[in-house]
Amino acid sequence: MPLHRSRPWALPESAATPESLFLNRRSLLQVMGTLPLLAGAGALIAGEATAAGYPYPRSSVYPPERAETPEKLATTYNNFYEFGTSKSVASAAEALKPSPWKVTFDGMVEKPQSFDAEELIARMPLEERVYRLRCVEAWSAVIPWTGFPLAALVKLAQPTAGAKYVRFETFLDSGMAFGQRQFWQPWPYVEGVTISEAMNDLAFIATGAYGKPLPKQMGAPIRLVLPWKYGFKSIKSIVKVTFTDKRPVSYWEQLQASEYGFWANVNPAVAHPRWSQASERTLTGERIPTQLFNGYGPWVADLYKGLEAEKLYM
Ligand SMILES: Nc1nc2c(c(=O)[nH]1)N[C@H]1C(S)=C(S)[C@@H](COP(=O)(O)O)O[C@H]1N2
Ligand SMILES: [Mo]
Repeated sequence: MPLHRSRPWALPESAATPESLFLNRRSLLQVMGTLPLLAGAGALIAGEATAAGYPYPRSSVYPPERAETPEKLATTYNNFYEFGTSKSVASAAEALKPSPWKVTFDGMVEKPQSFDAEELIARMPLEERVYRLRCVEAWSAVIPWTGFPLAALVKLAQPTAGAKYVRFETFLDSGMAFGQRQFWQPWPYVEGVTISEAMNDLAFIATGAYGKPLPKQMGAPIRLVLPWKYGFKSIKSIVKVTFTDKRPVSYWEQLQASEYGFWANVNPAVAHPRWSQASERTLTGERIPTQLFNGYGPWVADLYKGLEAEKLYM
């Protein structure tokens, strides 16, 4: 996540040691693999969703334009502050229990509802979409997500006419997620979008990646993916979706409003107060130019007509 080197919980990217941590999980899975009859039971013990139905058909509506990031890189270089401030959170995120998992829709809706995540996912039209992901820290990846349009979730939630924003909240459980014991941070992680952003077809709820249910470190069992915005908007492990007429204040905006705003659309021409956004480093190590709206302008630029007075790019 955004680096605050002046803060005690901020670590430089170079502190990451993904390989060693990832191998622990790999070797565990290999052991399970040698016990074919128990492999399914092992997944249940680990609290993971079943892979039934995967992989889902891949959509070609949004061309990725770049090669997919190798799965091993995208699953070992993550931001998930609930499990620590380094990029190698995969091992710590094993503590997440994505099943059973309740997701609540409330606020300005016809009637508040709660769903078990697996039942919610089963009602949705699942597909695979390959999206570019641009973190505000200037690293990037290309990830094949499985999931459904956020618009389908909004329709199910039935917001009332006065709702203007959708506010998302991650779980709050400092016993499960040691990062949440950092009491000076504004837990739980919160994010938000306007209703019109939420209804844009590009806005996606991911339930899987790389043709499987989401690994814990990527935000199991359901997370948001907004590929035209900086990565911090794509909130992980959602438990609550609230419809409101007040603009949500995100976790990052609470921490540092001068650096992380509500809109956070990708723009190479608008520097972060502490670094340039002109280019990005892919997880495979190339330096490439950053594109306005992360290259998704044809699908989303219209959302911002008439809002030029707002800080759309921070
Ligand atoms: N709950 C929660 N969601 C989160 C974060 C987080 O720390 N906690 N980090 C965000 C940031 S900064 C980025 S770049 C993306 C990273 O997603 P990935 O690890 O799946 O690549 O998740 C976002 N969602
Ligand atoms: Mo990020």
